[in-house]
Amino acid sequence: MTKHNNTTKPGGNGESIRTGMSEEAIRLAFLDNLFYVQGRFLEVASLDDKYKALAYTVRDRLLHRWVSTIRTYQQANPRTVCYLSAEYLPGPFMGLNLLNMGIEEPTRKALQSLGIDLESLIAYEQEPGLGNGGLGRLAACFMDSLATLQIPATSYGIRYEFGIFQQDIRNGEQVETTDNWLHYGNPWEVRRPQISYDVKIGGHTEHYTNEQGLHRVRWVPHETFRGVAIDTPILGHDVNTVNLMRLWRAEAAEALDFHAFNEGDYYGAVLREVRSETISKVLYPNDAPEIGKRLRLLQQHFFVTCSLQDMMRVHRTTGMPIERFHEKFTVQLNDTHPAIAVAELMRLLLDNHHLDWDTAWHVTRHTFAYTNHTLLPEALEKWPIPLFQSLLPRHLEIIYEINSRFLDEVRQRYPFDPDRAQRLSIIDETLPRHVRMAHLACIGSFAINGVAELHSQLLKETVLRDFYELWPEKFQNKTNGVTPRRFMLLSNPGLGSLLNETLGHGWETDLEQLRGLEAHADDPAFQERWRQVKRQRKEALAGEVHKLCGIDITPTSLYDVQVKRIHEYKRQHLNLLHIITLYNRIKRNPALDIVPRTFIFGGKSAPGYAMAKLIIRLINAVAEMVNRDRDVAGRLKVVFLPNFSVKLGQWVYPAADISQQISTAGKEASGTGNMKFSMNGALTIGTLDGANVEIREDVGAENFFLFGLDADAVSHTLANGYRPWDYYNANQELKDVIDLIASGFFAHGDRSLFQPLVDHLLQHDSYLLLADYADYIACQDQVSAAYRDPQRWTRMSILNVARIGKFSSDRTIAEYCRDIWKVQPVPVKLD
Ligand code: GFP
Repeated sequence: MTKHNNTTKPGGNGESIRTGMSEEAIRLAFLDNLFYVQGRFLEVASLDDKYKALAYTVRDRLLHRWVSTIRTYQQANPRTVCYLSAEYLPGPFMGLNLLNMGIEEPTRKALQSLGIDLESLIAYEQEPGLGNGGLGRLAACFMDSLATLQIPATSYGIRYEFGIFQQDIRNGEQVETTDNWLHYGNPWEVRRPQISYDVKIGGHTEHYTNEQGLHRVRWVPHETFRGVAIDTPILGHDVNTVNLMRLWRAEAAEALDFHAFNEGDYYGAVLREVRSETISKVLYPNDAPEIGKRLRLLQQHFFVTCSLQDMMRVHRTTGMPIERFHEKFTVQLNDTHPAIAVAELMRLLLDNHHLDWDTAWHVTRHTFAYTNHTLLPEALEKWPIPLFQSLLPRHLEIIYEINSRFLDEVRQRYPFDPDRAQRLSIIDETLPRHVRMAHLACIGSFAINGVAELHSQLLKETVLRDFYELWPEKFQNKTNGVTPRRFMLLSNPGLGSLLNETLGHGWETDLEQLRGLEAHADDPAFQERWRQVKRQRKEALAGEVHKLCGIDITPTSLYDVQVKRIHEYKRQHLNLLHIITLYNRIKRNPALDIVPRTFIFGGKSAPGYAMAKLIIRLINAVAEMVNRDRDVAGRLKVVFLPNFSVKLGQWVYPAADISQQISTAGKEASGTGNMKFSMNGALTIGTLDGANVEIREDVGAENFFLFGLDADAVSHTLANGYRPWDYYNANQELKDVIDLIASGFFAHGDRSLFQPLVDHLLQHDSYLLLADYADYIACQDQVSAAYRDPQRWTRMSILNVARIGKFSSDRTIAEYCRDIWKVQPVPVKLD
């Protein structure tokens, strides 16, 4: 057994083993946690034991900073950002925490001295899949930047017991299985049973007059649950600030119904608990609008009311009157999912704090700001009135009142335009009647923003046009960004070292410093090192691909990558049309000289979205045919990486040569994968959509492969009777590709399997693949030509990184702080 008699003794330099940062302190702390928390010694410890012992070692150091942060905030009573989001995709914590705390090296050495490989512990960590895609990952990048910029902030959400489903690929098909991420426990979280709030649902309201003759409302709920806080510390980079991600778990107000139990009804006795826990049980996949509506609305109300009650508790401790709530807190609504907060804050202020309507409305309207993340009409949430009434009767009353006052204003402003009031109303009066959550969010917020220039512009011209005409001053743009700590430093350590060597430290938190790379873009020696870094990440990804899919890919081939949710508007199938085009060219002329390419896909489809699932099926079917075809001779490889996640992304982004950002223009609000690839030196092939437009502006048109219709041309094409057949008939290569799919070639002769996809393309093609096909293929041919010239390619790659500074989430967050939240940094000293 390892000598273990030293654990209570401080490490060198009088350090405590709970907080010390030296190799020795970390080594002792690790053994101490292994022994006292896991009840193990080294020789018998499993990988899980070792992972947890290290996680607790890191967590102790986090908690140290957390306590200092709380103390600082208590003294300074700063204005605080509260981020309300139904989704968070933080990714695994270990690596990032070590990096942000600057103890990666001493930790690696400490473990090495015990015969343990740090990388294996990092690789072991499961990540919380508490989001669908870009929206949840954006929230996580924002947490990282808020802490790094030392902004007091709390991120509120739901601690789903089961995150987004795990995706298996069986016979080429997506199969969903449960994501039991908590099965082995989660060492990063701290449960706070004393921080819990009542959540009422259903029942009815009673209006009465109190002794002072004042009108009051009492909500008599049908049921009451509780939400309990579960906290995760979020550390900034190279600072002591630890902010909080506070997620709510639903529990029964009383776990066991003793009356039922004593009557012998054992099942009934626990039923209540089972039912209440359902609320935070599972994350809803996107694009499944019809299922589980009731539970989804419940989830939204659940986390919103707990979060607002929590803010009010904190607010009480400041001694400020409730009328000044909005001075202490600024609350960001991440999409419409938390929009019920507008009605809930009104309810708390009116019914619990007995403010009059105007005062309550003043506080509410100065508290919230709303971010819209999509123009797709089907994603703008609407709730049927009967459902809303049955779950949240008091909120519906409040919404009616907000709406009636608002519409009076509208009618006064536009006396001769009755349709406008109807269009602006929170209530959609077309039968069956609905509550429009986006309208509630717009009316109840002091600022409204989109997530890229083009998206913000389109919001003003289309879905929120009437609101823009009413309140132009409320509208802003905040172009998304991503954190360079996770997506450069942590994912691409080779690139990190090269940048440190070339530019010195500082770029990690001031990404504009990457501009310094421009001076090296043509330097052959620097170019060679740049290529080595990429080559090394490509080899590493090849290893992962082999492990996950059993496919061998060649690092000298061009890695052409598309990873993101599977959706028709993102057009993974346009990518497929190109692959099949290349395949056909080879079949026609096996001696053809082409640039070898590896096509890598990853992403999940919503379980109920048949067309997206069919696209996954086709990707795998094409992979099967192409990968084994002797004529192809390995010059084309197609890979579908199962179960794409933040963790897998960390392998993929640094290894890519080409990043596919090929959505139909006007459909992708921003995209954030586009930024992660570019930061790692991949070149983009893309449309003028979302943040692509700004990336291209910054990296330079000559360093970006642009193709396709722009957003205006897309709407004109669709408005003028688009006929995909015409494109099919006019382009022989396109015709061959479609015909090959239709022939059953990729389905062992079965013509019916991919028929729905072919039919949709030929008859409707609502995302204009056929219209963009020719230009896309021509552009891909340019990509190949450029790749044949390594100097040119490397220069383009270096310039992409040099000019990507704007797309750090630090810049985005600094803009939110300045233009919307009006908050200042509050530096934290370590106690
Ligand atoms: C959504 C939008 C993206 C946008 C993110 C973050 O993400 O365009 O970049 O939100 O604002 F669609 P997904 O759900 O599509 O991943």
